[in-house]
This record gives sequence, C-alpha cells and structure tokens, in this order.
Amino acid sequence: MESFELPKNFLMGSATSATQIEGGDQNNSWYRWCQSPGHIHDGSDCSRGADHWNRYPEDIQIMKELHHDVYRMGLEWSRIEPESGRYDETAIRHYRDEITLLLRNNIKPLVTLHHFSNPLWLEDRGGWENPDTVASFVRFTRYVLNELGDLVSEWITINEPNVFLIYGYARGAWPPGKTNLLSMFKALRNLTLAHIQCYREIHRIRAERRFSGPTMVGLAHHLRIFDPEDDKFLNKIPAKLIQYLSQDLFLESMGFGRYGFPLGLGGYPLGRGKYYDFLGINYYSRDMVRLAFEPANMFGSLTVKKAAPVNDLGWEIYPEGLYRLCRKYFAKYQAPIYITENGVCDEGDTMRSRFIYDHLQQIARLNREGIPVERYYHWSLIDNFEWTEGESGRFGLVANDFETQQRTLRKSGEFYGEICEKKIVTREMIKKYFTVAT
Ligand code: IFM
Repeated sequence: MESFELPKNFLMGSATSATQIEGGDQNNSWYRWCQSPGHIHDGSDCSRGADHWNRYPEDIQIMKELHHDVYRMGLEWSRIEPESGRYDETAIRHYRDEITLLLRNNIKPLVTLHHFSNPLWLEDRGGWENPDTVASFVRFTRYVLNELGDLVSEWITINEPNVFLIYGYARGAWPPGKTNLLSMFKALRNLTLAHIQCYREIHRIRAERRFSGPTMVGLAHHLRIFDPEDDKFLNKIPAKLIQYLSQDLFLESMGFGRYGFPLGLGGYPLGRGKYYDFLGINYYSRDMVRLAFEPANMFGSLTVKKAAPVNDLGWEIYPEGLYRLCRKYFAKYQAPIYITENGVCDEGDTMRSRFIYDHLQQIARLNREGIPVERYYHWSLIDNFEWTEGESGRFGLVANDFETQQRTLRKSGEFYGEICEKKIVTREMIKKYFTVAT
C-alpha cells in the first residue's frame, strides 16, 4: 500500500437520510411498508432508526471529532408537511436548529429533499404516478427554500431516482410495491418534471431573496458498472441495455430534460437545458451481466464476478469502478463531481478501512488526471435503517446499538477522521490502521 494525497481544497464528510436515522416518524410510506411481515428481512422498522431526531447534537459532535468539512442530510417531507398543504412549524424549526448547529461547527450542509420516502397522504393519492405529485413536490420545495434557503445553499432534489423507481415500481420490493414497467416510466416522467421545476425554483428563490453563497443544485445518481460476464457479443447487448434503461435514461432526462426512448422520442418537453450544477454520484458496486430471456429484467441476469471481494450483502467491492464512472460521465456532463455516497456494509469492520483507502486512492488519481472530483460523502456516518435489510445492514463509521442508541466509533471511522483532517494517507497511517502493510 502506498501513501497518497488528496487535493488541498477537497471537501470530505458523510451522508445520511432522514428516514434512515431520525426515528419517530410514522407518517411516511416506509413506516407503512415496514408493518407488513416479510417486507423487512430482520423484522425491524424505520420508526426507531438511530434516534438522530433527538440526538443530533451528539452526532454533530462526532462529525466535528471526525473533522467533517461537509455533511449530506435529508429532510422528512411527511414531518414538514404532515397533511397536504399544512406545514408543521415545529418540524421546520427543528431542521433550522440542526443546520444552525452544523454551521456553527463549520460543517457545510448539502440537503436532500426526497430520499425514497413519501408522506402517506401523497402515497394514498397515487404517489409519483399521479401527475399532481409534481406540483405538490414543487410547493414543498418552495416552502423549504423560503424557510431554510438562507442557511443552505446546496441542494439535492431527489436521491437515486433509478433505485427508487426500479425497486418501488418494477421489482415490487419497496413501496408502493408495484411490478409494472409502464408505471415506472410514468413515475420517471413526473420525477423529471419535479426535478427540473425544483432546480429552477431553488435558483429563483435564493436569487430573489438574495441569500448568500453560490447556489448548487443537483441529483444524487446511483451509478453502477454493468460489465458483460464474458466477451461474448450476446452478453454485451443486455449489459448495454441495462445500463441505458436503469442509468443513462435517468441522467439524460433529469439532467438535460431529454426524453429518450421509451419516455419519448428524444424531444425536450420542458426545454433543452442543463439542470444540475454538480454531478452527484452514489457508487457502491459492479454487476456482471449475462443474457437471459427475462423481459422484466431487461433481458439480463445480474451476477457477481467470480472470486471477487464482497461486502456483507454480497455486493462486489470494485474501487476501479468509481474511476471508470467518473471519467465516463464527466466527459459527457462536464460539471464538478461530488461523490454523494460511497460506503460498505461491514458489521465486523474488517473491510471498511481498506474500502475507504482504495476508493479515495481512485479519487486522488482522477484529480491528478484533471477530473474535478471535489467532494466525498461517506455512506454513512452511523449504522441506520438500511431499507429492506432493516437494522442489520451496517454501513456506519460509527456503530450503533439500536437498543440503547449508544454510539461507538469504529476503527475505520478513526482512520476516516484522520484522512478528513489531513487530506493525505501517510505511511504512518497505513501502519497504524492496517495490520499487514505491504
Ligand atoms: O442506504 C442506502 C441509501 O439510502 C441510498 N444509497 C445506497 C445506500 C446503501 O444501500
């Protein structure tokens, strides 16, 4: 292992989402989903979470100790707007207090407006398949910007639109539990319209109200590598198709407003534009693709590369993938790159330090080659509610005992904190954190 340096102005921190860490809210689509037996593998429920709603001062203190420059957090829409058109001032004041405390500790917030969960009133009206949801989300965004826009200049409208729609509308594994590709594409059109309108509104409100700081708005895209299982031409086709339908179609429509097939025939119904100020990438893994006659799976079956290292959930650990994706998408999207998520499910903490080392090394390499990867938000600060894996999927730099809500810094968290502080990995750090340094 070698020492390496990150750019001096590189910003580092961690990422979380409201539904996964806050606890306490039962007015959202995920809480309801958790109530049906079998939906969550360990039977847990998101209304416990890591009790961050009450413990955020303690968690911000931990971020401070880990030398965070930045923190990506989410807002729970159902708390802020518990009924259609009725806003809860206590909830928004709570977020103001939390953000104020971050700023007092010199930690810059990047705030996500939608991260997989919907208020129940919206879900009951048909969720993202209902075209009225676009206006509801834009109205919510306006309210939030007017209340928090003076404190927050950086926004993510929607987290991982592809994962949200594929799991919720095509695979039926997440709320609303549908298995209908037509529903999925209908919802994608609405998500696209919502993103583009919110992108404009966030810029408009912050400019009109003369809020300080450059306004930065984007999406957090879940990007994976899809490699054909071998060199056979027949496996290359589904690999390309899956990449297009589950990834590039989303980037194109939400990023430029272009409705590629099957959303449309390549037109720009809302006008051709550039609806992002940074390219947000959530990166975890790679899939190998083999041709399969399964139209619902886009004619491919996904496997893990033979003998590859995997995390607790069986996802391949493939740091080179981050390098490949950043190079490829920067060439097309030409914007500063923020790694808005990257992390590993590793309860025993046997892989996380190496995972961090390997991925940051790829980022250092990208920067040396002129690709502007400006930020890194590790997923996640603390163990939280990992959707269908429940409380058993452990992604935290900090371990959490969900019974007592006791936080314990993992060794990898200590390593990460030292990199955040110094923006360098030295020989000494390698000796300190890795038992076998080669
Ligand atoms: O926990 C999730 C997060 O909500 C979205 N991106 C992937 C993470 C790990 O699965």
